Amino acid sequence: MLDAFAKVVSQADARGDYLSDSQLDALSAMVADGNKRMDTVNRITSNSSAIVANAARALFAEQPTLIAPGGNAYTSRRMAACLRDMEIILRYITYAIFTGDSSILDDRCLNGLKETYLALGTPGASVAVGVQKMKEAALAIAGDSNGVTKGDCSSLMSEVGSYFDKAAAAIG
Ligand code: PEB
Repeated sequence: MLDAFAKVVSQADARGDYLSDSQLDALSAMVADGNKRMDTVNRITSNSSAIVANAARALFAEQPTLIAPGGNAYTSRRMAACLRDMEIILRYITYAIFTGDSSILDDRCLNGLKETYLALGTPGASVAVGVQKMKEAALAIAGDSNGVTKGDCSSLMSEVGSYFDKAAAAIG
């Protein structure tokens, strides 16, 4: 498990080299924008239940066979497993946003997840749609400029989006 700092150190060490100017500049920009990152994690974390529930509701509205008898989210046990899975994925994405690095998301959540869904008979493509819906909700909440100091959050928001895309691509 790496964070943005440990990652450049490990890359530099692999080359047997000091940190480069561009690496230092990128990390220093990350530190300067640290409050935006913390606010983003805080907003997504404190709205996680709504993000998960609304995404699941939208997914089931689009793919009603999932909750019809015989569907993959039919019975409250499977519905609970489904909501739990979405919550787990969102939680790992908040870790990736916090650390500025996707390795914790990759190693502890996405690695082998597609194969797990295949073995379970759970449609990974549908989970991926759920993840995309969580992305839309999370970006709307994190990127809401009301009540915060206005600033440029575009690069942070695209980074946030990229973690959701990565999760969706890994299971879709
Ligand atoms: C991954 N999900 C399920 C299982 C596992 C995971 C390991 C099997 C064990 C269990 O049921 O608890 N666990 C989960 C995860 C990590 C982990 C992400 C990462 C660290 O440890 N069903 C649907 C939807 C979708 C869904 C498309 C969006 O119709 C999910 C939610 N996951 C789903 C369902 C099950 C499951 C298990 C329904 C239960 C499958 C079953 O028992 O038939």
